[in-house]
Amino acid sequence: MKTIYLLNGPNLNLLGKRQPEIYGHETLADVERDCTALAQGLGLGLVAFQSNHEGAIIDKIHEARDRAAAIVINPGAFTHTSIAILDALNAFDGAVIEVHISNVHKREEFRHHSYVSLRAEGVIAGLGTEGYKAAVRRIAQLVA
Ligand code: CA2
Repeated sequence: MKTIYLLNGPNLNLLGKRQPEIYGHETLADVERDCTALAQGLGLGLVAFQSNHEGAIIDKIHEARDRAAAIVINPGAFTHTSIAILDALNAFDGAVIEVHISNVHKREEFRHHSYVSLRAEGVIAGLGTEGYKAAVRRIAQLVA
């Protein structure tokens, strides 16, 4: 069975617990549970991982090289800063979809640029936590 790695970066462990006006009411556990069920229905496995540490996210992307057909990633603020995460994704052969819960283009200028977008097959922003499920559905098409 093909597997998706669902990776979330810094502060996304607080999803549903603070700033619901920006990030909504769903928790990360809700998102991971819904995406796991959706992936299963599409005949895919899903491994979920969140870290506040750049190196831990990079290690997980390296692990995905042997174990995953695709990565769905919300790198959080590392989106806008991390050439190291971009380099790790460039060493991964499968499909990559970048997800942002908020519409980063409607927010501060510093959120408008993404290093990860240089690698991603697709970028989803502003769909709330629904964006993760849209990404899983797109991955199912890409890896079919
Ligand atoms: O919109 C997104 O998904 C972001 O990736 C979220 C990042 C932000 O730095 C990006 O520019 C856009 C921040 C994640 C913070 O997550 C929280 C969730 C709930 C409460 C507090 C923070």
